[in-house]
Amino acid sequence: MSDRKIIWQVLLFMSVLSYVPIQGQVIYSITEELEMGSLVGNILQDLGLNMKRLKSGKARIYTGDNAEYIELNKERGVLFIKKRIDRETLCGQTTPCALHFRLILEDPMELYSITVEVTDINDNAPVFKKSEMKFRISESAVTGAKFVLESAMDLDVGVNGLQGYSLKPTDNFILKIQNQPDGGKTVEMVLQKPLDREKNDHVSLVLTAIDGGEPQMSGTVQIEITVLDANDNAPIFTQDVYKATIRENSAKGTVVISVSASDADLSSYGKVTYSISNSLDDVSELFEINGDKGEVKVIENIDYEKARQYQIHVQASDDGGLTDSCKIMVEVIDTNDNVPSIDVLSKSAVISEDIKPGTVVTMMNIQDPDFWGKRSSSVLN
Ligand SMILES: [Ca+2]
Ligand SMILES: [Ca+2]
Ligand SMILES: [Ca+2]
Ligand SMILES: [Ca+2]
Repeated sequence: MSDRKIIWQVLLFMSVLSYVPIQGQVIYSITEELEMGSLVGNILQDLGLNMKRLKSGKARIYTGDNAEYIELNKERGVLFIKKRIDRETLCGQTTPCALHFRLILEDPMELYSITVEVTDINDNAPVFKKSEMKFRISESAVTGAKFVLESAMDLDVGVNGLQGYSLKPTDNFILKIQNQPDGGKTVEMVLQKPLDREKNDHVSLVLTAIDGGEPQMSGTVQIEITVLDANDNAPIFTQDVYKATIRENSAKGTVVISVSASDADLSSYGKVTYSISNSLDDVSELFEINGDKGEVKVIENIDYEKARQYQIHVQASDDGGLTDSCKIMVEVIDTNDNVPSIDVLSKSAVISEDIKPGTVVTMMNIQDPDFWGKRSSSVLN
């Protein structure tokens, strides 16, 4: 038979169908995914027909596009599943989902309408397109900051479709679901408690989407957050006050002490630079500090006789402008670097041989700027 002839026959059949009144109709309801061979309905009984009429009328069903799904068993007068029906493939999100047939009998021609409604079963879990969502969020992000999350899809309909979301753990973020004018929903996570990179530089969350089917099905997506640093920590010295000693006349470049401050932030926000902050005395002319290491050195001659102790004020700063300060108490140790000077204040020019013991013959002043020299000095007679 040529294609053209077939087309003409189909068109003729269709036009005949449209003029033949419907004798009766029956509606069946089945769930999707029934096994091949499962019973859909007994049309013999439900349409009030008998086997004899089915046979004499050469009963057949006209299924149009849905030919592959349902077949008529002429021997038993029943409709059965010819091919498994997936409601999601057949109707997508459209409800209700139904197959429409005609049962056709000849001699005389009769038409019956058969509708098979296909109901949904919960055979699809909500799914996310990606298995992981990544965010980079500054620890300075403020409470209330929102981050849009990917929505899930559930191919089922009604209660078997997507019902809600949950986010765990809830330490920092809560979920916010917003209804869109187009009927869709946006899923956002909202910062509830600020992040702290110094405590956790990475936060992992799980977003779960659930449907309302029985049993309930769910889908998850991992949310990975890299917490970016902010300069929220000042440098902190290991001690408020350091103590050191230095011998006077120490060579220039002699290390007095090393101070140290730590900063919990990253890179430049955590990099500490040291400086001497004395401004009202000569400390900054006598000592210098290595900006990177905190090592304090002598750069000028230290003279015990000029000062026995120094207070060096040191400041530690990070690159974000946060600072801490400490004090170094430097005690100068005396060394014997001075020759005692002897001044004769008065002396007798002539001493007679019968001079009485105990007579003062010379008065002199012995001076020694050194500490030990002073202790041992005395007036000789
Ligand atoms: Ca589902
Ligand atoms: Ca389904
Ligand atoms: Ca810092
Ligand atoms: Ca920080």
